[in-house]
Amino acid sequence: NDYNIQVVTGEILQAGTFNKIYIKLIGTECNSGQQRLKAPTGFWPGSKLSFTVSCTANLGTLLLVELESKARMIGLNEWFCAEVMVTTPKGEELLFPCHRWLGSEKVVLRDAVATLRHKETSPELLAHRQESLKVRRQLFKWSIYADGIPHTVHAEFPCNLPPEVRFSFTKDKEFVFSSAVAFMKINLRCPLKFSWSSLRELDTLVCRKTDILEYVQKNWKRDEFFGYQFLNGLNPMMIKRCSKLPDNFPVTSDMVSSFLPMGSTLEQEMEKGNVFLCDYERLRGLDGNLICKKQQYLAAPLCLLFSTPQETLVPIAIQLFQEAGPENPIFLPSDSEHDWLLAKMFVRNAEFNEHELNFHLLRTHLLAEIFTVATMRDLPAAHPLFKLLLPHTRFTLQINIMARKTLISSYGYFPKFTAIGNDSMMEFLQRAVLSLTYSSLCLPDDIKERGLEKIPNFYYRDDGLELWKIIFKFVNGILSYYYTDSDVQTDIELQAWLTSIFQSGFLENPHAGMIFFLDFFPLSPKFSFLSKTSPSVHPPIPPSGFPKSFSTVEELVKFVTMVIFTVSAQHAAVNNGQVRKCFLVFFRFLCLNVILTLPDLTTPPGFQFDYGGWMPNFPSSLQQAPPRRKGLATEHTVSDTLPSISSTVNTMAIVYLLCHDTCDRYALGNYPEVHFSEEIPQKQIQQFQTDLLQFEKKIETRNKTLELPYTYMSPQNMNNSITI
Ligand code: RS7
Repeated sequence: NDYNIQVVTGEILQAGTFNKIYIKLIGTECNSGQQRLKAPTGFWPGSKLSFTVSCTANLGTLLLVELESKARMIGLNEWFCAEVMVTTPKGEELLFPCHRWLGSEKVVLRDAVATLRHKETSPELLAHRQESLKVRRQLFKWSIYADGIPHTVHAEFPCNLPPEVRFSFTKDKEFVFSSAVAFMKINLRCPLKFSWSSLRELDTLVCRKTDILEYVQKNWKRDEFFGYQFLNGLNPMMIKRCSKLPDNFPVTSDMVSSFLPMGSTLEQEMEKGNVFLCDYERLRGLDGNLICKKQQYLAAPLCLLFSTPQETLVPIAIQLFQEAGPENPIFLPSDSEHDWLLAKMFVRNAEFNEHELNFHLLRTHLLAEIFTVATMRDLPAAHPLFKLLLPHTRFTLQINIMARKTLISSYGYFPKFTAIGNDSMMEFLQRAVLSLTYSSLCLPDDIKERGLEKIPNFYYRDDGLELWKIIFKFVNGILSYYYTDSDVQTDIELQAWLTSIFQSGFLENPHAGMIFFLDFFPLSPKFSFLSKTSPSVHPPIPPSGFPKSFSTVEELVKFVTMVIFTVSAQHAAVNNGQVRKCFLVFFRFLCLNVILTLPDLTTPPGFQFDYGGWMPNFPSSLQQAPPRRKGLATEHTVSDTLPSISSTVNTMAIVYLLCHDTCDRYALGNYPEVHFSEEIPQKQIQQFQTDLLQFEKKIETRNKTLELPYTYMSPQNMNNSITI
């Protein structure tokens, strides 16, 4: 009874080993006993080595393969095993995917055929399934980060993560290297001078520019470009159709009629669906930070926009605080150049906070972490959903651990260099969690809810809806192969996965989405922090709408589409516009008399700044109070209001550090690790790839006709998972 064994070692740096590798084949009748796989020259990266395992007795049906890696005298070096292929004495071929690092612990693999728990036919496999979940729940634990913030993985450093999800050596090294160098070279102390003498000084900061950055620099003051960014810039998530003005934003038709077509009124344009609103109410009442003992300022603006007959979108009124009144004027495009520019700058700073903390950090990174930890804890490797989602969780825990340390810890970037600082940032994040609704994460629903179906030239919507459809078709193709509605209802592992997401991600908060109506609902102690800031003036908003259980395949498919869309397309939409990858880039920071040569970026891959590179367009902090009266602002007010030199330089450094994609990225739909061995799921993967490629071509053709191409939602530019 000879079994032929083929062992494949991963093709990543340091994946190979000289350890002694042992295998045990476990069948329904008996097992082979532990046998050594003798590889005289070791298991080197990318190798496919064949062995024979002889068994005196008949194993019965082969169920499991156990691997153990034992150190030689020099100590254990970890081994990245990709997969084991077993050919039985009857000639049957069985694939056992591994795709993980092996330390000193034994690893038990089962074949690649996906199975639901209630369809397991062998008691041994059921026991293995339960045991593996028990182990995983020990390895992946939840940790409470702060009140009202989604839970995180329990690990302080990336190296504390279980081997199953660890970075490859290369990635660890790359990250540590680039952070160390950048921080040493750029972490400026408080500069002697806080403000910029003029915007020309700022221009010297970035030497190499993308076309987009040059465009931003040239056009940031223009109203058309200011409006355009709400649709196709870094943050297409704030804008909503306005069919009735909020009570606290008393814009009159007289104020804005000169910006509307002749003879038309604001009411008529609202009725026609041509008026839009960005309301930064989540920033209401938050205090500005102190940076180097200097007060910084936040506003909580409302910005009204008009979609013109020429198909541009322009701002027509801005109020900087939520409470209407004489000390809170409504700024108009007809005001003085500097009044209007200052008002727009405060809106851009509000955008910075909403974009980075709510739509980028919370709604992509932190949610992706919830999906990852729930997948690791609640779904065994044999589960079809585990196989489907695993590639969409790659590196996410590591990047989030590092992001928490670098960005939002009390000594991180936000507390040190932004106007929102630490305390207001935490409060803002808590409010943002309460605004999380299921529909806001499902693009087709979100577009409808925001009333954005018809607004012209909205490429985020057009590309996003197309991608949603492609991902939905793929997920449906895979999951409906394994599930009927009745399977969905019976699958307790699936339901436990959903419960974890609901409890840890959305904090079991049935009233998410009700931030301004809290007095009408008793709050759980977890959300008591809200009562101090929330006025009860708005009508109730419906509950969060998150499913608490699945009843049908359709519900399941929609939810899983949302998961994959969030970690690939949505993350790309809000992340990629900060910088652009390119080759052979060299840039440096030139500040006053200080010349800092950043890590010598003459080696590929490098990057160039896109929207994130021109600070006045995306200020992280503002140093003068928002104007309470019109007619006082001058050119100096504008440059004194911009973030300090130190904040600007450190923001650009952070953009450099965190946007540094690595060479081992997998674009959406590329699954080099085989987890499904059945024909139908494999065909679905191929079809997914074809659909994505066709869509990529469509975007390329469309972009040729645009003054500013929209590339953030191109499938080639997005990863399977959040890795940056
Ligand atoms: C990035 O993630 O690529 C850059 C983020 C960034 C750059 C400059 C200022 C602030 C931020 C931020 C942020 C919050 C989300 C970051 C998640 C990062 C891994």
